[in-house]
Amino acid sequence: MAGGRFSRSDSIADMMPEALRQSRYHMKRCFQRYVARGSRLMKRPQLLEELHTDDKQQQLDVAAQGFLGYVISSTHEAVVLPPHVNLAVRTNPGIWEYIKIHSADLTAEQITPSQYLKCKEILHHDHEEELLEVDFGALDDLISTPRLTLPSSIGNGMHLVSRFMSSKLATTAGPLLHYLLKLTHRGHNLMVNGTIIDTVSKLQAALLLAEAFLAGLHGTTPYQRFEHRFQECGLDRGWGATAEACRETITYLSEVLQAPDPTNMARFFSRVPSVFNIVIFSIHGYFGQDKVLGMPDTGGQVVYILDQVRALEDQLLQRIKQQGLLDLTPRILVLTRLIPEASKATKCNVELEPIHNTRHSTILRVPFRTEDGKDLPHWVSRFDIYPYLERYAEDSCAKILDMLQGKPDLVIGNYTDGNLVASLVSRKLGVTQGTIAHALEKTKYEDSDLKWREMDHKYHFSCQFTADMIAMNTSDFIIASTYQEIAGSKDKPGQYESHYAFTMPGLCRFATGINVFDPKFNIAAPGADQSVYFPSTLKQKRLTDLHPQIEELVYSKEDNDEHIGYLEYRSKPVIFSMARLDKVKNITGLVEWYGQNKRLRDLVNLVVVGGLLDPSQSKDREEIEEINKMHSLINKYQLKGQIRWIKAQTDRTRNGELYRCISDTKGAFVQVYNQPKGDNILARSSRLMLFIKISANLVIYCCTFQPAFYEAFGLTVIEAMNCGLPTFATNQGGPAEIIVNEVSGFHINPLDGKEASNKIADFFQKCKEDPMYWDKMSTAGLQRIYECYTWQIYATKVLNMASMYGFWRTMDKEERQAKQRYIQMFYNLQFRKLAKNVPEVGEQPEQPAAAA
Ligand code: UDP
Ligand code: LCN
Repeated sequence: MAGGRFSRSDSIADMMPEALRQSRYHMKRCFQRYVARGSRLMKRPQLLEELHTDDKQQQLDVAAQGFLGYVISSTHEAVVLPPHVNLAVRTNPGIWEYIKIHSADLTAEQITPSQYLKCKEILHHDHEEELLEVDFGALDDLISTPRLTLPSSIGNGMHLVSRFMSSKLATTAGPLLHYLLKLTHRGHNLMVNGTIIDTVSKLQAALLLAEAFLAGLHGTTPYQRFEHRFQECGLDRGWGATAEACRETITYLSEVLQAPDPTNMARFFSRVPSVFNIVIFSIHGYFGQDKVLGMPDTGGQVVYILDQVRALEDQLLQRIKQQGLLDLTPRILVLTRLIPEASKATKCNVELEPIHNTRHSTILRVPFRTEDGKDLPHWVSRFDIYPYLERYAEDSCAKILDMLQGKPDLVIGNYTDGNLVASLVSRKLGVTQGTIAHALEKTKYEDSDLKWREMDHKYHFSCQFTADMIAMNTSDFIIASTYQEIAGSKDKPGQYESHYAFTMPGLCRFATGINVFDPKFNIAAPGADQSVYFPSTLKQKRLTDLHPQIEELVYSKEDNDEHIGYLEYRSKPVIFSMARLDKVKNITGLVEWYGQNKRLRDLVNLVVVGGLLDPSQSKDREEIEEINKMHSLINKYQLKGQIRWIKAQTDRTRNGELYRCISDTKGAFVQVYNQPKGDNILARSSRLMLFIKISANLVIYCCTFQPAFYEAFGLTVIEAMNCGLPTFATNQGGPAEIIVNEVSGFHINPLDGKEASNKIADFFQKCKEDPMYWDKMSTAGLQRIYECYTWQIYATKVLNMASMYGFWRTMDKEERQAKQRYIQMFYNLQFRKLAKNVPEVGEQPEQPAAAA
């Protein structure tokens, strides 16, 4: 503690004596109040509330300035076991300290995560001294895995890895030579010829020779012209397509061999031809290109992967061209499950489906097999999928080897099931593994670890969290969409961070699950397909043919099985929202806030897209509840005339144009002349009003609203921003990071509907007063997207990761094996047993929740 201020390096337990001198009286009162109500688990809001219970002003001062306030406001939760209060304190993202405080004498002692978790188990009346305790961190310490130190560096693991590898290579460059000697593609040797070059000094000599020779050539000279000279030096193809490209690659490597530094390491590895074939696992949902959005368990993950594949293929082709290997073709396979009973429209019952707008990428569907070897015909919820995964991994492995005629260079998993299978396949084939979560289920349900037993029959979290732990720890690198996904924010732990230390009483205690300071974490944010989602101002690209359909979808007056409600005054601005209709997306919350806010209702119309309209048509329990709630809210607040509720839309090309039609007034205005069907006097007169308004140069503003209680990333947010729509989105999760509040959009608090709806009303008011405001926000949103959220940036980062981590995994191989064996044992003894407990086939279980 310096000058009475607390810094992150100060241990709270160490600071306690000094702090006691400052305010013994308040601390004692506070801790005695906590223990007065007996044993319990207290969360931060409750801890703060009880801190302020009496002596309000005085206590507030203490809370705001003193040590007690610092500790309590940094405490995530506390286990009260009188006379002790055990605190889990999070002073900064990723930094946890566990402290046991005696409520009477205020002695404080630092305890281990394991000791803290045991207290939680006692509280839960479920403590077993001999409970299986897993500590992945202990193994990482054994193999001296480097760790990031600053919370601000979390998610930038590549940087540390390149520094770490530089320092290792400074001692000996042997591992790099060995790695290069093994580079091949379909039997063709690449870069270094092992029969001529077998030592680092020979490699350095060859590079010198090649560099001298290249100095005499024009930069654009194609590789073929000097290939024979390269071969004489012992250098094979892959250095570059031209003399200039070869010279650059050689310089980067020479620098690395001479005095390794992270910059040249990163540059060199971005040039190495190490990735041609990629396998991506996304198993559970209806994975396809047509009519799948809106199906159970199928959401943004499918959109993400299809766009990701296109971006990766483009990037691979670009690299292959730059490497001078044009005759080699990349291959990307997306492995999902074949669902024999899937509706024909979805193609989910077809084994192979080429991916649109790619040349070398395919969806490969492999069926689930039951224990007796039969193909499982029907869809299985992602929560019940565990018994099938091991057989699936074996079957898909065989198919992959067959389709690629060899091993892939990189395997990427998506979500728990895909990541577990990716771990099994990458272990079996010995290839680099990347992990993507999209959403980690543990954080979605409060205390789902502690209360796993109550939920297990429905959600099988025992399997899911075990599988997550296995996959995260096996994986060579983890791709996150945002910083918050890894390490949350100042006040809230991240999704991965919440797996640092947790216990599932009676099952397993994770003394260290995953550490967010591990350099395997990297941020690569997705984008939105810019051929589909582009600003409304790009007139020449607009899909005007779709306008009559969109006009009908948004503005026709009658209810049908695709839409309900109508917009009486279409000259009003529009708030637009699109999401799956499940609880966490909170579309019903938005409708309720709108219903309750008269000012907002007077100012704007509401258009929402999501779910089915008829509850009897849905199979999803949560969706059914939300559908019923939508109907009752529309009735309760008499919203007809102000709301249009459109059922889930699966045509994303049309969705792109829909965003734009909502966004641009002139586009909507053009429709005025196009719509004779269902015309009536009211409609005509309102269109006339619109015409008059626009003629008088008054613009109709609109915006998108994303009100989710929690959003892991939020593709709809970046889709809307790509179309130039000012966007209001939840401050819980990814959108809080995508949008810079009041600069490129707005944050709203989904727990405070009144404030959120007033914020939006203020926005529309401001747009009325300042005609430039809407344009300003729209442009700032687009700028944010172009700078940070494009698939091109994503693909470059991910292929660099594959290359760099692909090399890293070859270093310290033996040491890493210790951890792999530990994980393998955990898989065999724990996961398999748990997966066996999940019923295999039979009646379709009740569907627990909507998609990831
Ligand atoms: N989507 C759609 N039709 C709908 C609702 C959503 O096409 O009726 C698309 C939406 O455009 C986005 C994806 O589904 O591409 C949803 O992704 P997001 O990340 O917003 O949420 P998720 O559903 O994955 O939780
Ligand atoms: C799952 C979610 O819940 C969304 O927030 C993400 O945007 C989507 O996956 C794609 O990663």
